[in-house]
Amino acid sequence: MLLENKVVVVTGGSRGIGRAIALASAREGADVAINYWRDNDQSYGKASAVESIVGEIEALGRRAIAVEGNVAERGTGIELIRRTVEAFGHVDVLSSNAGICPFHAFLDMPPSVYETTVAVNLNGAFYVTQAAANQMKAQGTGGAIVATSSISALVGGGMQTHYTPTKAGVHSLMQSCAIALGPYGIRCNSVMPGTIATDLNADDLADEAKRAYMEKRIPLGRLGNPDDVAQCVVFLASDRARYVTGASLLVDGGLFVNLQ
Ligand code: RM4
Repeated sequence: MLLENKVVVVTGGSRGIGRAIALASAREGADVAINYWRDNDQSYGKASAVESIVGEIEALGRRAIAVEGNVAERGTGIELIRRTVEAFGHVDVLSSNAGICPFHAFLDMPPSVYETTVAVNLNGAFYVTQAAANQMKAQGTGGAIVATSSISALVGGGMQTHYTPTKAGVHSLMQSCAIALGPYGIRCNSVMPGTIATDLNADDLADEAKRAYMEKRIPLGRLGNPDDVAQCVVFLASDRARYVTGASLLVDGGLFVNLQ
């Protein structure tokens, strides 16, 4: 068990990559605190997305709490960590995963779309990382922070001019936090998912031509699934990565390197 009796906090943990990270962490022996925002995903039958992920974790014999809050607000991260410590006594791992990508053209993008994307993806990552790191420092036993950056930190998207800078920012945040937090034994790394099929891009990939184009560009020949990313997050969170900090790991099926 790579995360035996660890306490893992996952933002955006009820759906998509975050859900997979929460489940993978529980499978590796962790108790999990899930942050979510507006539990209106009805794709899990009668149970809500939050109820179903909590139930799946508990079915594995691990404990789970779900705490609603918009990570864009500084207080959400503080409350999430408080509720986690209240429930489980400490925090070992933060998966700073919450993010949005409302695809939109650049020239007519409304300020609200830009500002909300920056607030959730970048400000949110900063505030939750700060809250978790302060708790880890107070505990005095180190910790691991893994942010969900993106291949989009390294390359652009014509409909993602608001989004890609936030993912580059998350990547850079982890590099600087690795320096700031290293003295406390807190490691900070990022994963860089490629095109992973989730509800974040379901509308975009509903366009068969776009989906076929992306699949053709990926050397492994398929879109990623959330657990492909979750396994890498578990590795970076675990003691197997004990000497890894300030690093980033592409999880993209070879998409980034594939020019021709
Ligand atoms: C990723 C990458 C993918 C896109 C998602 C929403 O960073 O750009 O292609 O589907 O974001």
